[in-house]
Amino acid sequence: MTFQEQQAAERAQDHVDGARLQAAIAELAAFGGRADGGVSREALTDVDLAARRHLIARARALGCEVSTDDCANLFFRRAGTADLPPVLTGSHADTQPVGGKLDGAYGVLAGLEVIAALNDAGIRTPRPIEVVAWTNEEGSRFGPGAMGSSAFVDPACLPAYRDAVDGAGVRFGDALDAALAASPDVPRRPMRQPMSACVELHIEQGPVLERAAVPLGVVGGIQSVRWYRVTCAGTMGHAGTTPMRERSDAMATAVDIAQQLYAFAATESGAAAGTELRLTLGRWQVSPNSVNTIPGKVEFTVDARCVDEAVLERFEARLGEIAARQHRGSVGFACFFRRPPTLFPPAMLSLVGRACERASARAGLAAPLQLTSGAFHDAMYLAGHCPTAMIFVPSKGGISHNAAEDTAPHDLFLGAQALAYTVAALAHQ
Ligand code: HGY
Ligand code: MN
Ligand code: MN
Repeated sequence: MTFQEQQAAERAQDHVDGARLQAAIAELAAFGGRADGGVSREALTDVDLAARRHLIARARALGCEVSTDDCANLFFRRAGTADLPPVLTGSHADTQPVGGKLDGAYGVLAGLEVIAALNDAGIRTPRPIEVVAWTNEEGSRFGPGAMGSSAFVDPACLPAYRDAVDGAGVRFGDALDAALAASPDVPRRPMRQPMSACVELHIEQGPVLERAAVPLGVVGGIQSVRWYRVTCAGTMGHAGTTPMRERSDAMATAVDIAQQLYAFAATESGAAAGTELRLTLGRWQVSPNSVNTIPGKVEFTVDARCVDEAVLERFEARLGEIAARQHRGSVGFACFFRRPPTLFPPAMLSLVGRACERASARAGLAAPLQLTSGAFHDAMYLAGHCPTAMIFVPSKGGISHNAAEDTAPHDLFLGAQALAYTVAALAHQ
């Protein structure tokens, strides 16, 4: 790192304003804010579109140029002194149906805080800096997850995404077109723009940093993830008149499959090598969903994750065996999202490590810890596009995807400081 890079990185870090960041988090959380303190702001809902307008206004007030692309990803650009590919930071602004104030939002707002800090410090960087708000990272309303970032790196994904539908039958493509029409003042740009590097700041959403009493995490990589839709067919019938032996009960089949999948997961606890298979059967749809009709169809989703891809291969084979053993044709499954493990490059890890070390040392706190992300992030796609890294801050109780999601303000401040250092250094390279 040259003296000039170091100078700029340290000055950017020292101009981060924690109170300004906290206020920005509280303001954004109002869009879809819930009485229990959580946030409900699923992708491309009206509250998400209103939140996007709020972010556009904040970015313009910071002197940024705003643009978007065919997947409604929002880019907030701070000009550089040279015409070079930008440094990218940011995250996503959409949330789970019952989400928190920080998952995704923190990374977007900390990116804007870095721009404010650079402005306050009067730092001009050779490279432009772009803060992004990716579309539909969560994948809870429209599957799969990380649609915006995956379409950015591979635009060929987008046509199929457009046909994804939500629980009310709304097509992603229609919601997307409405979102783009809602911001006619934001110019469109091609997807897959060259980027010199990408850094995403995010809450850990797990217990590791808090248990280690460490305020900052250098993320070495992201575990593998697969999502499946399992469909069980039966015959609707009367709950009172149909003898048990004569039923074709789709729920009985689904429950049997679910129990076999949990039993398999228990055999892949991976406690020794930290290669636990994490299994979640999160969304169930029952037809006709009536208290006194034997279910004719049950569909449920499977979210399977592991640091070891071979474990997921074994899981998928097992799911296939279980499905094949059921009554002929009564059970089908399809994988609709899969991502192998992501590893971030050593050069990026050492820069992020320096940034975190300086921030935590000046606060008199423990040095950063390196860890693997249990959650997926948009950075898993950017890693295939440019040198990418992530920084984590602790989650209280390891809780996320829950209204109680929270992180100490001082940890949020340190995370933004580490981001400012990293982005400023990269923007001088
Ligand atoms: O599901 C995930 O890992 C991310 O938080 N959307
Ligand atoms: Mn997230
Ligand atoms: Mn999430």
